[in-house]
Amino acid sequence: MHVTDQVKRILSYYESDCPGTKANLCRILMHGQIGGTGRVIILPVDQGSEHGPAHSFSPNPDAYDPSYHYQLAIDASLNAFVAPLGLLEAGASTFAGAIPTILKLNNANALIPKSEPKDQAVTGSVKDALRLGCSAVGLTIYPGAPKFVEIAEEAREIIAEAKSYGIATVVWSYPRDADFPPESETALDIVAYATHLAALLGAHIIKVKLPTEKIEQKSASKLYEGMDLQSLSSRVKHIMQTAFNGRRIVVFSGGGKKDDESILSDARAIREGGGHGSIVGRNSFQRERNDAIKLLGQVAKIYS
Ligand code: FBP
Repeated sequence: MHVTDQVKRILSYYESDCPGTKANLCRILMHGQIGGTGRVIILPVDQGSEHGPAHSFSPNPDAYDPSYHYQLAIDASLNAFVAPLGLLEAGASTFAGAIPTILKLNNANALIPKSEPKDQAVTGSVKDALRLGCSAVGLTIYPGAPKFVEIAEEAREIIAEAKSYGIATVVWSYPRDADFPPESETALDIVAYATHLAALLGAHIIKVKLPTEKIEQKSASKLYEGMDLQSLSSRVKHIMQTAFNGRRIVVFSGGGKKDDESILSDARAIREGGGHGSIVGRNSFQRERNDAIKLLGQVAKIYS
């Protein structure tokens, strides 16, 4: 396989990683219709745990079948497919080698009482990822949560183990349960902080939500004076600064179902701001299959 200069440049940013980890990152970056561009589109399917099966799959009942998601990621020619252990295992032999996979090895669920501090159960291991031929493991951290110290220490252990086996790591960095209102979880300064914390933990790929123009921390307001907060692309640009000035891959999540134009305009802003791409779950599998493939193809064109 010819590895493009864009991908070689990105790989060169990961100065401490072993060849195995770089090869796995390379597999993700080179696969699919935008492979080689330095951008990525990833299909995440952990919403059955995060939100529940009916909330996730009843809008398109074919999506109750794990094979549906593998096939969707393959037919839409995406860079990678992410899921928790049981879902990945359910198609592991049929789809072995057909698309890079990422094992989401910690997961929250909506049945845990809201009164409990927000946390994720570790539901898979780095060894499971190796056994299944995954290119990476994925884990969520909750910056701002009362349990963040334990969460960060757990993440440190998983990331160290993954690196020791040459497996890449993807960190979902979602501020939750913090000392500020839920709408501030996507405030620019908070997403910036969450991005930076994931980079500091050693993540290879960082996944955050698109930031709003809100600045949550009073102490930060002055620091953002003069920045064009209205423009999504300039907010993305700032997030990229906090990811070691663009030296870490950052992908932005799709969120709840929205119309095609919103997804496309988000992708344009991500491209203009220097982000690396999109991780689009519900906006893929809650659409009818052909509509999803068409939309993902349009997103790919923007990133090509
Ligand atoms: P979506 O595109 O469906 O938002 O998926 C991206 C994701 O990170 C999933 O991996 C995760 O289940 C979900 O977002 C969690 O975000 P939220 O709690 O806002 O749905």
